[in-house]
Amino acid sequence: MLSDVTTPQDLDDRFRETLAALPAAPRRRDPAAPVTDDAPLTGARLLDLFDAQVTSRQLDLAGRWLRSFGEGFYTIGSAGHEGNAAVAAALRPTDPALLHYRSGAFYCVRAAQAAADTAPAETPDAEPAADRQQAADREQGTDPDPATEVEPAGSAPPAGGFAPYAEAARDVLRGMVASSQEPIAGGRHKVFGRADLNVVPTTSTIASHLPRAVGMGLAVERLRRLDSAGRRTGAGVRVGDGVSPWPSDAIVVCSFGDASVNHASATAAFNTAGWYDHAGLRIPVLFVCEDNGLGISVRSPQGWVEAALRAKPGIRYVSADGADPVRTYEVAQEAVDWVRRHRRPAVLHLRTVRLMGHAGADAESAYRGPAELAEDLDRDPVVATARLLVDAGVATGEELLARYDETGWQVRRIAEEVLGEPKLASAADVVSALAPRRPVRVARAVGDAAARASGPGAAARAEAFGGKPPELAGPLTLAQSINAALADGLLDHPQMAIFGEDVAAKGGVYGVTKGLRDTFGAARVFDTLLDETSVLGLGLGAGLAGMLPVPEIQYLAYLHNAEDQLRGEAATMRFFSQGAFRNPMVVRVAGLAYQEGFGGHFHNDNSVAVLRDVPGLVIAVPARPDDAAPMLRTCLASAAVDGSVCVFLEPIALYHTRDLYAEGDGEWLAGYPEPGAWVAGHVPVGRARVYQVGSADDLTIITFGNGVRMSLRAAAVLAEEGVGTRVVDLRWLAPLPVADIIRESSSTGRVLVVDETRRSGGVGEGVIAALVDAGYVGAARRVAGVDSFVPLGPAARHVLVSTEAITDGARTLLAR
Ligand SMILES: Cc1ncc(C[n+]2csc(CCOP(=O)(O)OP(=O)(O)O)c2C)c(N)n1
Repeated sequence: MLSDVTTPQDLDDRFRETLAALPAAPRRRDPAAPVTDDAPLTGARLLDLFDAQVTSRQLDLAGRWLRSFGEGFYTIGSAGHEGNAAVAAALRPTDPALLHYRSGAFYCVRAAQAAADTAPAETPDAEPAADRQQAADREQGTDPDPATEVEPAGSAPPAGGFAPYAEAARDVLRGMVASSQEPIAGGRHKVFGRADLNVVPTTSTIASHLPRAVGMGLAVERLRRLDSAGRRTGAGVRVGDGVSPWPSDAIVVCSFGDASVNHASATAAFNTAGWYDHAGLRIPVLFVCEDNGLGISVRSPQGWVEAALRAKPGIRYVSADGADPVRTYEVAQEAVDWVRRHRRPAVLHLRTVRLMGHAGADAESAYRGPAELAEDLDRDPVVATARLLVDAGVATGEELLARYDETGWQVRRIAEEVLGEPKLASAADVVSALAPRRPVRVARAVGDAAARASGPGAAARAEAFGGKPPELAGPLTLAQSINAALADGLLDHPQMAIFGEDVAAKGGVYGVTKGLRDTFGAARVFDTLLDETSVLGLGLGAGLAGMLPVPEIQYLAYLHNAEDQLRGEAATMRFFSQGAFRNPMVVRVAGLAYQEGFGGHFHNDNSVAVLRDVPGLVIAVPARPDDAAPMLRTCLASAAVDGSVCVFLEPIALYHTRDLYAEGDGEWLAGYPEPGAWVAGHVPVGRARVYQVGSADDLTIITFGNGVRMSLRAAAVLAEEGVGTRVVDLRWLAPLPVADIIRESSSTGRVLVVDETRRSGGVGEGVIAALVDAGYVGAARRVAGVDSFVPLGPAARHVLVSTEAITDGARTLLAR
């Protein structure tokens, strides 16, 4: 009997005792009839759900078993949450789902639904006799009492059992043993996910998938309304070109725990869904809060979750008890239908319990008493389903126990099979799924875009630019060049959308997106609410749905509060899905320092370490207008071709800069290349640009962003002193142009790294490390920003790199 924790043994014993003691119903019920007189589920359907719940339960027990001899690596289970089987049953297998980590039963039902949908259609003759009879009775208004019009007493309940869930069980077990054959993460994570089931893997960061879910909801609706040329069609008319992976009436479902409701990412998602709903936009998302009353050891205060969820503006609230599968199904079905019909968000508050602790190692006794644990056991949802089936006369307790045992055997058999499967065997195996790059295809995509822009798309292009394409507009600034490249991107990528705070009506704080909304319409260039987590979440969802999102983060300093959406969500999706799901995205971020007149840290943030550390992320920093356009084209192509997640970090201080050496010289302006020149001017990811000043033999300056302009000015001063310099503009901070760094450094033997980010954690550390790794033996020095936030006004100069500091640093280096 119970002591102070619920062990797998306790749970199993209790289940057996309870089922064995259930008194058989006086009569058998026809399994094809509603399980109770007004139930929306037949006995057979409920039995199916029971089998899914039992499979999930046996998977939890198997997880503990595998762990006990060191072959299992994951013990967070679904026990107590198996009511979510009924939620899955209310959805379609084509509705994309982002699932809580306690979704074993949901996953089993989803897998079986999908398999049934793809199975050959049954012939009318295959219709069970009982179904045919019942349909005939209904038609004639002679519906008999289902409990009396029955099969002979003692006949077995319908078959089914484990077989429909075997494949799902194998998936889950493969996850537990970190098998490289696991279908979504291939051994990189234990997660519920499979592309053909439309189950999108979620991370272990609670609630971080919710902003993405909202983005997916928005995208599903947008794609219904965009024709293949990217223009809006008549209201609701679907002309789509098959870009969206889901049907046009799909809804998005996302589930999470009760403690997660409080997380900033969750509140952001609820708020964004409500905000759009309030504004009249459609967000077909069903949130499912599985409330077991605990977040590891911390209790949700009594009534808090309901109060919090009911109070979300714009989100319809419904609730059900997960221990009542019939009612759960009924409520879930109503909610699903409502979301599907109205394309509006709703939340299903599903009451659950948590059995066997948070995870295998959790000693619940530290924070829960035996009475409370016993209460949870009394509300075991699988027992509750069994009781309903037995009370209704669909099966006896012994029959259900036999199914439970058979499933248990089958699950362990599969567990034994999969534990011998290969694991990921090398670092190369592990990273193969991270961010594969195919530069030749990217280059070809740029060429194709150029061919379209000068060929079939030429007329539309001329019209979009008002008859004056940017190549005829004379020299452009960095901001103007980005603006023109964005317009070309919108012309070439029908599914591209630009969004963020102030990007549409105002055209961006610095005018970079000016005019784009007017030209391309509010469906493709739109303002969002003021929440960076949601801006990125919309991008994540839109990318997954087949769009090419280009979100803008107004200032680098404000990326940091939303950074998890980039690191935890965007950058991991390919990794944890082996490329089955992708987040093509180009996040434009205005940043870096030297903005005089609008000073202080928050508009002059020079911290990029947090980005450089994200595996697989592409970071572009264009310094000059003639680099910005090709680099943006490359990022868009790379996102489209390889699903790359790109950060396009734009130096604010250079947006409107015109001159380089002297006022009025116009040397920081550049013409915009016509499409015919795009191929020749293509800039691959990870290729630097080199400026040779004087002989270029004495010194190599490696830099980027504002450092390029300052270094070129310093090089001009040094040239007057007879020093020849090569200035290397990295252009890409990730991946670093290592080959270019080494080649250009070796050719002079003296390297000055000019790093406008900080001395600690700054880009310069990476450059120096690349040189050391390559065996560079020459001299090297760094000029970098001080480890400080950037202060207001002229004081900023004390902490930032200056042209003078570069010149001084170069002289010191040359004097060695
Ligand atoms: C952002 C984040 N913080 C902390 C954790 C560690 N953690 C994992 S599960 C969990 C509790 C979640 O509780 P709840 O949302 O109620 O889900 P439950 O486990 O009860 O089903 C915590 C704190 C995490 N995964 N993510």
